Amino acid sequence: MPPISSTILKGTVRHDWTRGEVEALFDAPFADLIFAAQTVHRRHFDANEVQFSQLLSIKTGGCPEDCGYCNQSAKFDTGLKATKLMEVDEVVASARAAKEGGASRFCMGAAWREPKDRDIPALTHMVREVKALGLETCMTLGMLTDEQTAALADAGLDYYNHNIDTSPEYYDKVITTRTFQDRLDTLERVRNAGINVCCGGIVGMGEEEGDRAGFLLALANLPAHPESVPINALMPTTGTPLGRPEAPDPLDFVRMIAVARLMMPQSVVRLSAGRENMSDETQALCFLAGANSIFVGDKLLTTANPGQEHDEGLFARLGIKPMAPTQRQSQAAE
Ligand code: SAM
Ligand code: DTB
Ligand code: SF4
Repeated sequence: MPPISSTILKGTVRHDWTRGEVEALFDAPFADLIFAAQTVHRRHFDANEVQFSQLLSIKTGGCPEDCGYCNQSAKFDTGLKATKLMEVDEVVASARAAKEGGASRFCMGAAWREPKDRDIPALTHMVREVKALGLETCMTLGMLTDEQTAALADAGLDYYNHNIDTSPEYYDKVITTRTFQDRLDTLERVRNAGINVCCGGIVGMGEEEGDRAGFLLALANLPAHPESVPINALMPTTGTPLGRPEAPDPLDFVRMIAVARLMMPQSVVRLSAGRENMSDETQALCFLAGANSIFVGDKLLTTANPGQEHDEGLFARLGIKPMAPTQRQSQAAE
């Protein structure tokens, strides 16, 4: 009797996952788990296609939140220089370069607890100008009010990134300046405004396997699966409380990708931060486990990412092709 049930192998979208089921997936033999993840992946996606997004930090550092993993918090001395919100023209120039480098989505991130209302006109201007280049747009700005969400939706923002980061149980070991429920509230606003949801978390913050299960359980049992699920490996920075944790076993990271793929079969799962510290072989296993999106370019928000040359070499070796936005839209979750 195979440990992964035929029901799971069907790749049906469900929102009633139990902790026991998820723990059984984490405990499954590696080959069974990867086979199941690849089977489900192929039901919904072309297994040789990966979506390429590029990040830009439009407002860096000086953030009032205390997220223990983040070098942009003003509460920790990380040596990062804080900047004010970038000018629209500079953002558009960076988006143009990202498109030339092969990105299909441009993700603009700000080190804020929440945007100020006075920043919304500049932000909506950025969305309109970046879309006009033929790129999908994504923003990650912290918590939003109903009015701010409506303004971003009206400007045509395609995705909003807002991570739950970890399990509800581990959350306050990592962040104390906002609650897990605050995150869920913003996610609900974004979903109700018709913006695609990008929501995931971080592996390698000293959490137990049970927290990884609790994190995926919280995500997959949301009323709708996020269209995009970023799984980040912690980029450790000296000066943050999580500056030097023990790096997770690469195979445990692959496991995390595979379980995310099985639990959210129609979502695009992003092998997100952390590729800089991963071997090509670990990344290849992540793609085999169902990851089908990455950040491209030599920088994430503030930390390093493998550059275009390295990635092009890897994708040539693996036969990976860029995913076309239209095809992805037609396969969007639910
Ligand atoms: N300030 C906004 C917020 O926190 O929602 C938006 C920007 S914040 C940098 C976006 C996400 O990046 C965080 O939720 C976290 O999951 C991820 N992140 C931040 N620092 C990271 C790090 N050092 N390693 C991995 N992921 C990180
Ligand atoms: C996400 O889940 N990962 C991205 C994006 N959403 C905004 C951010 C990763 C940041 C890694 C640390 C840095 O470069 O500053
Ligand atoms: Fe601020 Fe976002 Fe960093 Fe938290 S993750 S400290 S909210 S920039």
